[in-house]
Amino acid sequence: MNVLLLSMPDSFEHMPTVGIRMPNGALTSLAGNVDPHHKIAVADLILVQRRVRETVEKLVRKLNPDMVGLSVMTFQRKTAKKIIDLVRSLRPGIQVVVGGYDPSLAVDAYTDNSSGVVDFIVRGEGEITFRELLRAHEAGCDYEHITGLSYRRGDHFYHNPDRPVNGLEGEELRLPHRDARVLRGYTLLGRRVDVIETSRGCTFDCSFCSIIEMRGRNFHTYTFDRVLADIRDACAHGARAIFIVDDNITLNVQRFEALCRAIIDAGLNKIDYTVQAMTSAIANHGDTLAPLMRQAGFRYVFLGIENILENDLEFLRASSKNAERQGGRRTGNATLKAIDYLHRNRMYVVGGLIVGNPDDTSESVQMNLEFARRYVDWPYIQHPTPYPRTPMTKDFRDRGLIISEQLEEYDGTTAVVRSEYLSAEDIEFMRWRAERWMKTRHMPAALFHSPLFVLRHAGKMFAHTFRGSSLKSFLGLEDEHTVFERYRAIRRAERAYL
Ligand code: B12
Ligand code: SF4
Repeated sequence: MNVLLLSMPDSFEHMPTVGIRMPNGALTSLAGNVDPHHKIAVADLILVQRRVRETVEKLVRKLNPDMVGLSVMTFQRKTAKKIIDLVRSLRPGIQVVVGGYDPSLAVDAYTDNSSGVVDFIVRGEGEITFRELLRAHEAGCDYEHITGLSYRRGDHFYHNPDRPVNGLEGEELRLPHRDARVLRGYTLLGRRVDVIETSRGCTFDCSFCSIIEMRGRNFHTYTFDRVLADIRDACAHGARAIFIVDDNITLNVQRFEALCRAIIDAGLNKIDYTVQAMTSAIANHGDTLAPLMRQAGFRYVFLGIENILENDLEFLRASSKNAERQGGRRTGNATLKAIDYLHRNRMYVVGGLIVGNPDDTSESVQMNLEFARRYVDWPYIQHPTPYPRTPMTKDFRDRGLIISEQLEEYDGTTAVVRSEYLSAEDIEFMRWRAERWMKTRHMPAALFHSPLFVLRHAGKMFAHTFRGSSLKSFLGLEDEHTVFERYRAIRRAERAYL
């Protein structure tokens, strides 16, 4: 069969496409795990944000797919439906399958016929389900036995039982098939970037995170041989920067340290690695872990700080993953110690913070912003966003604090919930105003590391960070709220990808 797999073009404020365009790891993993006679093409539409319609039309005409698969996050749902309509208008008989977080957690949104009719929904982990779906389709459409699959018969949708999560240790999941990619232009500040996985899952249960509903509380790991083979394959495809997309690699610190050693021993430490980490793991094991990470090539560490105030951490259910411990006892918050370890080992902190929680006041938001200004190298500040089936969504709904049901706004940098004391707009304004200037401070470090790219694109990067601003606003002749409104209008317009 000919299959076209698409990731959505929608991006959010912290992913300016001039500096960051990352591949979607799910699609190449699916492509690597179907039977070899299928012809699979993977297109990350983030690479063609301004040419989505033309690109999809071109690909459908050229590849004649029998099936199209879309990977969808919640804020991309509207775009996904438009793309499905487009594909169906081009090839009416085509089969449409959706997967990823949104179809898995909001199944009902894909089973009605209102727009974009879907034939199959792959819920949860996709590789084996998708492989079996293609087999069943070729063999005459008996889908009943495929766990993790929902399928349409006429106007009715059937939902098979869930598929248990994959243990990963065996040989069942093959490496991603990177040659299936048909678009070019992946970059992390000028370096070709790729994504790899070393593990899946997490045993914490932060209230804002979709992972627990998606796959339960568990942690499974790939063997180091497989991880190193994956890194080598990414390098062979040109990668000079790698984002490790594990949900929580720092759950097993001993394993992470051993992995760093394996990367060093294999000579794969000339690559710039980025990883997500818990503050507690770095703070409690930083003496050994941080130097090893540095030696292995880690450059950016996305720290899930979430919030610096204990009240907010409790609401986010993120206190224990941010706890410093001594002799098994909790002794305080781990954030500053973690940041210190990373800085002393010459790594940069991407500071993940969430502001605009139900009890937030102007002061509590400002305290977090001030913290980011002082301590983090690149702010990644978001607003709590009520994604399907997270515990946080229920809390916000019960308290009547959700002010927007426009899912395309659920991108994390648009405030769609208010607090008891602040409007959503005020919360977003505070974050927006503070964050722009924080981002400029990383420019010298980026210039030193990637001089050619930064010199060539500094203007565009600056323009992206300050979009909405004008000469008048820089001269202080224009009210900041006017600039903010212009920025919001730009974002609104941007969301119409086709
Ligand atoms: C890595 C990651 C990123 C990277 C993206 C790198 C990349 N391009 O892939 C970065 C940091 C840039 C990022 C950004 C964002 N992310 Co993110 N991210 C993740 C993370 C940690 C891992 C995703 C991953 O690659 N997993 C590995 C792959 C193999 O697994 P997978 O994606 O689940 O795919 C499997 C199945 O879902 C399924 N599947 C997926 N697609 C398809 C398609 C088909 C056709 C089929 C059959 C199956 C299928 O099969 C796959 C293989 O088993 C998750 C989860 C988490 N714990 O936080 C969040 C997560 C996906 N991100 C999320 C969000 C919201 C965002 C942001 C909007 C804001 C944010 N919170 O940071 C931005 C938007 C990005 C953008 N486009 O602008 C949410 C999505 C929630 C939702 N309900 O939509 C998650 C779940 C985190 C959360 N908040 O809970 N993210
Ligand atoms: S520690 Fe990270 S991956 Fe685990 S539940 Fe919390 S936010 Fe999700």
